[in-house]
Amino acid sequence: MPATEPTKIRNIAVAGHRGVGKTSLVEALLFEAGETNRLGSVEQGTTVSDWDEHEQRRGMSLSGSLCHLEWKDRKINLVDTPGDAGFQADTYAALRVVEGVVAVLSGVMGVEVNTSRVWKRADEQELSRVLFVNMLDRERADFFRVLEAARQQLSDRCVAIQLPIGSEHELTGIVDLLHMCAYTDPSGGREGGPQPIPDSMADLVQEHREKLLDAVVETDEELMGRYLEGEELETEAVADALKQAVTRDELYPVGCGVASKNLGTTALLDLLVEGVPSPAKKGTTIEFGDAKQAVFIFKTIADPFTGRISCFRVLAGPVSGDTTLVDPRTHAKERLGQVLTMQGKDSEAVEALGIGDLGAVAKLKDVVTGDVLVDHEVAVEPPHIDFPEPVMSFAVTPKAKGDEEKMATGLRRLHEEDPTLLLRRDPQTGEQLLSGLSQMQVEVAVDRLSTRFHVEVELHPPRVPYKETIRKEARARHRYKKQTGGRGQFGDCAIVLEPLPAEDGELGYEFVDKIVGGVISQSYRPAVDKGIREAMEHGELAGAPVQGVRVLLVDGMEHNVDSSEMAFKIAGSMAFKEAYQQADPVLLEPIMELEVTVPDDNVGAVNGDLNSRRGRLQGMEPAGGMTTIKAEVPMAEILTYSQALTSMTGGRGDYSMHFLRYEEVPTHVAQKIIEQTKREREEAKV
Ligand SMILES: Nc1nc2c(ncn2[C@@H]2O[C@H](COP(=O)(O)OP(=O)(O)OP(=O)(O)O)[C@@H](O)[C@H]2O)c(=O)[nH]1
Ligand SMILES: [Mg+2]
Repeated sequence: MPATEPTKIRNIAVAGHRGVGKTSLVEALLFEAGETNRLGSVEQGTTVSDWDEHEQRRGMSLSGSLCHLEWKDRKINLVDTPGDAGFQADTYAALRVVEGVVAVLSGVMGVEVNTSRVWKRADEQELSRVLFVNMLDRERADFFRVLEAARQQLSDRCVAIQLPIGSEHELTGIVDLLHMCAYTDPSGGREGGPQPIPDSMADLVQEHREKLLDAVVETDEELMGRYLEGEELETEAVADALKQAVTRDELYPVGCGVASKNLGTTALLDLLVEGVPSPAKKGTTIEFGDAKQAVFIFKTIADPFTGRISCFRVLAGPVSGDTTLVDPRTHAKERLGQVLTMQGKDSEAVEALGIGDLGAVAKLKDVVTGDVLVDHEVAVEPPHIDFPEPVMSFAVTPKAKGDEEKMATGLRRLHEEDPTLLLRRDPQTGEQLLSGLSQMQVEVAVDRLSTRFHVEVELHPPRVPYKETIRKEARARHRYKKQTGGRGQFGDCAIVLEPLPAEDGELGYEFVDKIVGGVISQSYRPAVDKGIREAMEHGELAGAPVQGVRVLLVDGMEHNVDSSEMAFKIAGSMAFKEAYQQADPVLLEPIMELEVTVPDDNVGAVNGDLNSRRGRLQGMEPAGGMTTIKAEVPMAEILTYSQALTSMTGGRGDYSMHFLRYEEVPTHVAQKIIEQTKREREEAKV
């Protein structure tokens, strides 16, 4: 099979809020197009795209899934993306390799937090968009209300291209306003062909067909002329103008249906072919220089059995099997044995993939998500996917001693799959910290460590990386002297500590040599500095690193036989400890900037809770039933926020946070931490 022409490809990410039916919709599209013989369901864990056992167990998508189908002589590549906030890495990566997005909305819930987030990303990347209002068979579903919400909250250029026939449990089909026909609910079977529109809907259909035509002709002068003359416009001409408008982001057609019953898929597939641009029309912004062959890796599946699978978009090609490309990041040669098309977990080798197509390759050596591979080394700037920052961390330890290496290897693999999942050692507390976008993401990683890498680990709330600093000047002199028998030890130094103001929010350390007249030789002075640095690693208050200090070495004395670097190091360290006590030392804690989005009804409870966590409210922005609260909260108070937010909002709340700055811990809180550290130190001594 030769490579598909770029004009005949459609690359579509199916995106939207958690649980709106994206996976079910992809399943239905594959079924309607004849790629599968039965309509799988999320409940039964039989869908093509949620193939992973953890996805099936939890009934939700945890990673992006690449599928493809043929419709009207076009190859449609679909990337089913996860809706949960914790698994957005794949969603954002998918948005880098498609021209079009189907934004799926729940017919009951309308525009939800993650829908808006994905929409914003798509805006930034100028992706063409189609909306699909799903779940119209559910109680309280209302297509027109959701259409209005989309016009208010996403764009006033959203326009209905389909209408439901009936509503809730009396929904019997949909109307296609472009082709002026209807489809009846196939109840999970294949959709029959187009039907006449029921007479009872004539007025409503007329109204919305006019709205659609008005919106389309407004984007096309010639068509507008003909329309105003009262000419009947052919479907093809309207479709053509529609596609131009969708390509230029001037219109967002809104379709509808019931994914779990396969209602609305024919009209949606037609719309993807007729209304969404091909890679030939819209193309990519990813650079590949003058390479004749180039691919961009947008996803990595780290399967312990089949090895690594890298999903890519062809930037320049065609690209076939038995090709060697080079990764300019590592300068390594990478051999593509076979090029594959993916259908969920199943792959099929194909001869070649052409420009714009999406596919995969197994067993590349050192390639990571985000790399561009080219046929000859060209200087390319790899595209920036701009993954979200991790918002939470857990300390992670293996249950069995000796499994540390296994745990680290497993987590490295999982990080390859999901770059927002990070393992790092906190240099201050010495703990291994596993950070991610949500508690669920971290918990899924723990499950995967067990099932895939056979290592059991435990999560604990991490230690807070406190720091210490001083508030006033102090001086001390210390003489370290041992001169009994043999060669002695002698070091003597006088130092002054001064508070050092933060620079760009960073507290630092400065050592200033003020020695006059050579009372300490040049060669011993760095030893004093070294001793002080060591003492600063564990402050006297709570064992936290000391920062924000300038040390002046002002005086000292040396002995021409007994002095040594070691002696001066100890003298420096002791002098520091003495001066530190008098320099009014204080404890500092990290303050996080928090953004919480919750349903309006929960704002009071969430604010009250933030208040009890020593949070300071910075602002509130209501938008479409949800309010975004901004606050500054000490990290120590928000280590386990995820559970609290879930229980306050019934799972509808969402948050993100990042480090802002260090601030002094209020005295009463600091006292507790200092006592706690003291107790721990004493226990450790026993
Ligand atoms: N009644 C009804 N249920 C639906 C419809 N579409 C999907 N569902 C059900 O809604 C639930 C969520 O569907 P999914 O397809 O997993 O939704 P998703 O958007 O892929 O979810 P995430 O990947 O977790 O974000 C499943 O139980 C589906 O069977 C629909 O049109 N009507
Ligand atoms: Mg899904």
